[in-house]
Amino acid sequence: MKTILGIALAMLLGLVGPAVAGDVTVTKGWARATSPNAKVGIAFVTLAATAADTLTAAATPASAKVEFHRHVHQDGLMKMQQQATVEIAAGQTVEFNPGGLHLMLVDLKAQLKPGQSFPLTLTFAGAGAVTVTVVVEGAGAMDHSMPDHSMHDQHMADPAYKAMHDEHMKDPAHKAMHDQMHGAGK
Ligand SMILES: [Cu+2]
Repeated sequence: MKTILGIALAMLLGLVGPAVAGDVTVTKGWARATSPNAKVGIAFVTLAATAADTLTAAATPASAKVEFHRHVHQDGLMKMQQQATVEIAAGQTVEFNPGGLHLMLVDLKAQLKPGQSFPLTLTFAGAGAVTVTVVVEGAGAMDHSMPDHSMHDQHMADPAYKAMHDEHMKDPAHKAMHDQMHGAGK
């Protein structure tokens, strides 16, 4: 609790910026607000590296475990798939986002409320450990516990996701599959 308050104070004073370890810079740590009984949360960061590296682990006091997940289209459904590591190429920026790669906070210790923040420690094979501040955002709070497409409408309330979705829809093959899944026009 002391850590969370300390970081809230640091943010107030404008002391929270990019977190850097070796060749890796971590920015834009944010998480979705959750409902009171949610067992999982979802968080995002942006990684940049000047030398190739591999994100091998993540941990936070906010949850028992942190997993790397990706949304994938598989057999005509959008599913979440766990992956063991996240690769970053030299010079690449990897942006976690609601429609793609995300950090799944498994077994949340408490509800994530808008305006709160918590530390998240990312461990890289080369750069080592780096701790970033994750800020809980209020808009588009959703229950992420259902790994199917029923949260589509909630997803669509998110401007970043909607932009990605609209981009997807430019592909006729994808659009056909999508219309089949949700009905045309969604
Ligand atoms: Cu997930």
